[in-house]
Parts: sequence; structure tokens; C-alpha cells
Amino acid sequence: MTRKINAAIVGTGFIGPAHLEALRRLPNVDVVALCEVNIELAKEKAEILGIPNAYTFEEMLQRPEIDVVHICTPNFLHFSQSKAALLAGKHVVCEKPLATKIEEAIELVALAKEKGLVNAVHFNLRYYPMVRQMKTMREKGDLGEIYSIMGSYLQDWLFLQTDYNWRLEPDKSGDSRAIADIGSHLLDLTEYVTGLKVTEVMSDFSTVHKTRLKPLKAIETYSDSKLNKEDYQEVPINTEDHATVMLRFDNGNKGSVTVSQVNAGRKNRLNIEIAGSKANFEWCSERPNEMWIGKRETANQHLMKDPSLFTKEAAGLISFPGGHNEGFPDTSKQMFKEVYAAVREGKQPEKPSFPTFKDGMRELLICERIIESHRKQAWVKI
Ligand code: 4PW
Repeated sequence: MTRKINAAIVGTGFIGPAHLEALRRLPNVDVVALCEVNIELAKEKAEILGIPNAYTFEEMLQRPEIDVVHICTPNFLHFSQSKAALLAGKHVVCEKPLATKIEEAIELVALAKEKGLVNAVHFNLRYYPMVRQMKTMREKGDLGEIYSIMGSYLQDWLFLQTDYNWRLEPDKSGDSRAIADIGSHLLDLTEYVTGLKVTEVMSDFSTVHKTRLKPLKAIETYSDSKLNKEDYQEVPINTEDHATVMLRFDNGNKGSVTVSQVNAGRKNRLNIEIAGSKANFEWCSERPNEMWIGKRETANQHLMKDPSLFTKEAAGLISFPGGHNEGFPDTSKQMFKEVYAAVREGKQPEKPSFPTFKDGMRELLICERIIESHRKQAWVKI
């Protein structure tokens, strides 16, 4: 039997453990190490998560047995850590956004290419079977010409003034927050499903909470903010809670996306509606196993996840029969299956099936233009 591929996870906040669980469901992978901000925390987390080795980031890069590094740290570390991992000869799976500046993303794409190493960005939402179903139905012509796209990504875990996270701080998150954090998924998905390219953007941001109460102790993503007043310090907020972006596409038609992290009751809801000349597709991440197909001249349809009703491309992402729900954790497993097949080959495929650093760079470019548009209050070309 060939040896298993060894992975290390850097960062164990919200998303690191999600990578870990997905990797543990793959038969050919062992997660052998983790890294944290300091070695004490790394050891503590390794114990909790059942990972055999805890290292500093630098120590981990020197371990020859580690093949793949998963960068699951706050945004401002993605560039330097991905670069260091590539230079150490490791394959890299990086969280989105790939970097906080386009120049950094360009450098990473070039370096990954020069090294020939496998590089992926965790745009896991592409791996919902229903998302693949929409994409492949569109490719087969079921949607017709695309008339318009309406998307939204809404959350409420930063709804209260007492809700706090590193994502609120520009030195950790980058110049934008809601757009970089969740808009990145929505914009990637929009181009991925429709096959269209965004050519121009016009955006407007708002920071609903001009100040927030920052906990004096470290706090995890999605954690409940029920602490006493004396445990907080009031700090100004310079990143957006909400953003609306109008989009122009390369087929001449238009669309819009809205992202918000202060929408009460919307836990983690990405909704996309694509109107075409033959039909209308609508999908929502909070009901991931269902899709609405709108018709003008016949009854509307409601498609439930079932491999026998899906295109073969979408059925390939299904692990369980119809009626057995699959969701967020399954998307990473499906994505990593493809990434690790490339790692087994030892190099980035010519035409990767998974989202790459190039896709991360594309998304960052759109994101930068969106920020520029908000600052100028004007349309900006991509
Ligand atoms: O990717 C997204 C994030 O960065 C996640 O799915 C949730 O929203 C958790 O944090 C943000």
C-alpha cells in the first residue's frame, strides 16, 4: 500500500477544525501536525483535536514528512504563510481571501507556478452538489441566455454591538470585512455557476456599529457575546457590516449582490437567483439540498438532491442517497478529495478541477475594485 499523504493545519479557530474533519474522512490522508500562535496553545489544541504533533510554524515547515499545509489563520497571514510553505516545498491549501492585497496574490500565483506545487483556495461552496447541478444545467443550456443575477450572503453573528472577532480589524482582515469574508464566496460562486465575468462594479458600504465593545480576552468566531460590561473596551470600527454591489457582466447584462453580517435571524445564508431566457434557478445555502426552477409556460419545479436526478458531474459530489441531507462539512471533503488526488500526482494539474490560487487572485481583484468603487462612489472597471 502506498503511504498516506501527511497534512498539517495552521490555525485552529473556526475553520481549521472544519478542514481537519473533512481530511479525516479521506482514506489516503493523515493530519499529523498543527500550528498555533504559540507552542503552548498548539499543544493544548493538539490534545483536544487528537493530532499527534504540535509545532511552531517554522518548525513545521522543516518537517520533511509533511506534504501539504492548510493555512487556516486570519487573513493577514495568508500571504506570508502560503509563500513560506511553497518555498519549503509544501503543497498549499489556503483559506479565502488568498491575501489582503492583489500584488501579494499575483506573487503567490507566480511562485506556485514556478514550484509546480499543488495550490488551492478553499472556495468550498462550489462543492455543494446543488451548486454543481446549477452550473452543469447552465452549461447544458437549461438556463438559456442569462438576463440577471441577484445574490445575497447574510449573517447575524456580528449583529450586536457586543459581538466581536478579528475580522472587524483591518490589520487582520484587510481593507474590507463583509466583502472579503463572505462576499468572496458569493462573488466566486456567481462567476463559477454562471460562467460570466464581472466587468464593472459600483458599491456602497455601511458600518452600522461605528464602535463595538471588544472583549479583553481572545474570542472565537461565532462565539456568543454574553460577557459583563467590565470585560469590554469600546473601540472604533472601520470595516463594513453591510455592502451592496451592482455588477455588470461580460454578456451585457446586470446583477447585484448584498452582503451583511448584521441581519438578525440570518445565520449563514447565501442565496443566489439566476434569471435566464429559459428558466430561473434559485438556491439557498440554508436549504442546500433543494433548488427552485422557475418557469413561465409550465409549472415551476422543486428539485431535491438525489443522485438519480442529477447531472453526472453533480452526482459525483454526493455521498448519500436522496433524503439523506448533506451540507457544509461535506463540501470541504469533496473539494479535498480532488486536491489530494493532485497531491498524489505530486503537481498542480494542467486544468485543475478545484479552485486554485488563480481563482483566489481573481476574487481578490474584484474585491479590491469593490473597495475602490465604494471609496470613489463611482463605477470601477475590473
Ligand atoms: O467562510 C465563512 C467565513 O469566513 C464561513 O462559512 C462563515 O462566515 C464563518 O466565518 C465566515
